[in-house]
Amino acid sequence: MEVGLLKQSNTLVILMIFACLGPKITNGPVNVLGDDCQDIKKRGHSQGDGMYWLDPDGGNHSNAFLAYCDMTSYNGGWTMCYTTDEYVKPKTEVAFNAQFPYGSDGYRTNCNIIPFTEIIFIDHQTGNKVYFKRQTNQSITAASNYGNAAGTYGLWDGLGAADNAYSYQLLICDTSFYSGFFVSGHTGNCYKTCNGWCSDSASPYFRTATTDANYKGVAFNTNGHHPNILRNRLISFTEIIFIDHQTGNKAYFKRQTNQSITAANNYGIAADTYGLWDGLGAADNAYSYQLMICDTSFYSDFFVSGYTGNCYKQCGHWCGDSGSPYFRTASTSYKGVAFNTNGHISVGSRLISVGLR
Ligand SMILES: [Ca+2]
Repeated sequence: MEVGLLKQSNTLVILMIFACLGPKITNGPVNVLGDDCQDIKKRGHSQGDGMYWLDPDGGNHSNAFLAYCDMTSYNGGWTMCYTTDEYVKPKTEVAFNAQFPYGSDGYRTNCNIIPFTEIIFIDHQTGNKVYFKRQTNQSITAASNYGNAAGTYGLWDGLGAADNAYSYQLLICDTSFYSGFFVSGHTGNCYKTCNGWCSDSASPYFRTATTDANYKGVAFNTNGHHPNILRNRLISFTEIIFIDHQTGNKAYFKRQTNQSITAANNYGIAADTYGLWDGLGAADNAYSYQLMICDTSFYSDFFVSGYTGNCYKQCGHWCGDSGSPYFRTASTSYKGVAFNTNGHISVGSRLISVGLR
């Protein structure tokens, strides 16, 4: 599996399960182990959390596709539909792209014809998980239910981190206002529609962003009907790790103040904003370090280097530092990848991963 997600985000992943045992799966051009993750688990083919080939319509495997299966949460069998920190369009964003592994903003797969009676939301920032089970236990698919009023499915029980003071309702939306799976409390005997939220400003919401400027961000177990109070949920971190895949060397850096930051709010900020970082692992402890998070035409990425000459760097200004160890990917004028070597000059390419915690 992927290690070292760069702009790791957070959020909401969704997914469903089901129980139908389809025809026996035979191996085709790819190693298809089942119709969906629940089916794979029921067949005893689970190899733990990870990517699997699914073929929900059975038969010929030429239309099989990759999806992440959570085989451990609440007994596993969850086909994880998407990870996002804001918008998502599950009806049309259906292709897995290896550039966006599960748990990073942009992970997608095709959940449209997977039958389910349960749906899980995972907050990657906190690790909190919550799931909902349809009280009638009758399965539905997303493809057949976009835009239906929540009353169509009746009530759902909230489990895991869900507040059990409520019964819940589900919407599956693909409108210009709201798109995605949406669970919230059932209040005032009012079932919601994709554009009508019953003025519910009390119950816990689980939703991604809407297009309305007042309802941005991602709600996880918090009321999401309030305007302008939600922000995108993103991974906070106080430490950053660089791994050199050629040598296996690893270096990590810990912020001296131990106060966490997120990447999203800190692109382009000068390194003095965060102060000094301690270098550990393979990092040369003769230095204190500094961090930049850049998204400029000159330089884009996480960047750690020594703190020299009382000079904090900026994304386009490297303090003339041609002495300390750099940990960086290429800039537009300084090629290559620096891992524990001075990178104020062009260097060779190296395969590295970067992670946060
Ligand atoms: Ca097929």
